[in-house]
Amino acid sequence: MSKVRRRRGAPSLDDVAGNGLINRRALLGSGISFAGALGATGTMNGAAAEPLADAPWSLEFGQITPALQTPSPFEKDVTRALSNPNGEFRNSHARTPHQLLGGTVTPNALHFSINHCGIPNIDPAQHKLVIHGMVRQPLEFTLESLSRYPLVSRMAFVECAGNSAPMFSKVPLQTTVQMLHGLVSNSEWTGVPLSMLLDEAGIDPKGKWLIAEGADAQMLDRSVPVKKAYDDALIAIYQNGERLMPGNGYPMRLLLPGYQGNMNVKFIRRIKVVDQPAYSYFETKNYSQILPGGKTWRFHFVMEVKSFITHPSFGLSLKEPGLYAISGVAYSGTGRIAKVLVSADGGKSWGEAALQGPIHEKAFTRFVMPWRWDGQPATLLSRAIDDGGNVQPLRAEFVAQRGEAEKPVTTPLAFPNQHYNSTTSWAVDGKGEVKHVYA
Ligand SMILES: Nc1nc2c(c(=O)[nH]1)N[C@H]1C(S)=C(S)[C@@H](COP(=O)(O)O)O[C@H]1N2
Ligand SMILES: [Mo]
Repeated sequence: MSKVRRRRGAPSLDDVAGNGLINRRALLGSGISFAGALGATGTMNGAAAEPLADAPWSLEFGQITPALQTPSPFEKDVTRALSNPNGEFRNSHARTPHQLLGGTVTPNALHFSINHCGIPNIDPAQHKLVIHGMVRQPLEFTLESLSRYPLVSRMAFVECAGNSAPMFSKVPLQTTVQMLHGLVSNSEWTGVPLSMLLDEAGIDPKGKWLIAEGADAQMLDRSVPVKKAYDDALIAIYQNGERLMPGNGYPMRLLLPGYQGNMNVKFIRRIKVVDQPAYSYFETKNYSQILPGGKTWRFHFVMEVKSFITHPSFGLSLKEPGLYAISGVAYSGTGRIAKVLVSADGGKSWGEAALQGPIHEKAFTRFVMPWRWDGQPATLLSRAIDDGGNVQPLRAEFVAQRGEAEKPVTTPLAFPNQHYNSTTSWAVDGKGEVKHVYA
């Protein structure tokens, strides 16, 4: 059936689950060949390989090194997808192209961004963050004064509660990972622990909530439990080593690892310590998940365990039968990823994927699963489990508990509901084309 060759001394390619999923141990060895596995054209390992010819770029002096580098012009299609490309007077989103990226770090220019009131042009020399309310000593900080604190760095994803919302559609939308799941990104954030600043201000023990407010024209505000501030909140001032991007909160933002994207208030200008939540617009009307029967939870802060396959996925077709590395990202707002299961037969059987380390809590973990595609139809999906034992729900389980959109969803830009964390399935047909299906 399969023409895939295994070289002598190579690790064994024993199947762990149906439709060609191979034991992840095969990835540890060096003796297996993926793209060259068929000994097909264009590989270097056949006797027919051409002697290496000099390409035009090898024959002339190259471009002089610029001060600020940008990606190769050949990568011009690796861009964010916009929700408001004509610049209408309303909110604007940009989605991360996960199907075109590798590893776990989202490059800053491709980090997703949601701005309900546009991106303010903030002069960092003028911007201030005030901490006040139920404190002993109100305090004021500038970017410069925050920079004098001992800064800490951590990996963290930020995910909009509306990420994956098109998956509430009763019929699967035929669109990319970017359009389905592009409202989550992952970065190394550097900043000052919020607990340090709160301790300096001296919180009244009766102050159980913070109201965090941004400096954009809507002055977006969210209530945050003081406990979360002491767990792991940061006032972030760097993103992957450079100052925050304007669309990600320049010059400073609240980072609440694992909590709803919206609570990660950008352009933060005020933290008021209070004894009860504010019930602001974004924590009551917007970003509330409507449950079957029409009720909603009062608050739903944590982004639950989730994963999706990025390679292959919609728009990335398979050229020929052979060995492939199925890969994707997994994350959980409660902790570390413990395990990712992958199926190639629509969920009938599952194999455990290899996880690329280091595995950080509340951050992306990339998983890889070796797969022998025999040219027959296959349905690929992944399912993540975190170290708290939380399991990503299968679609039928999820829909039973959280419901589906009643009205037809005609565009991936719609937000019929919030907090979708079920599985995503890709059906590969006999030609290697990938479709979005519900398995
Ligand atoms: N001040 C302010 N903070 C904000 C927003 C905003 O519009 N203004 N958008 C929120 C939303 S809805 C999300 S999902 C996250 C997105 O963070 P990012 O734009 O850095 O990806 O920021 C949140 N913080
Ligand atoms: Mo959001």
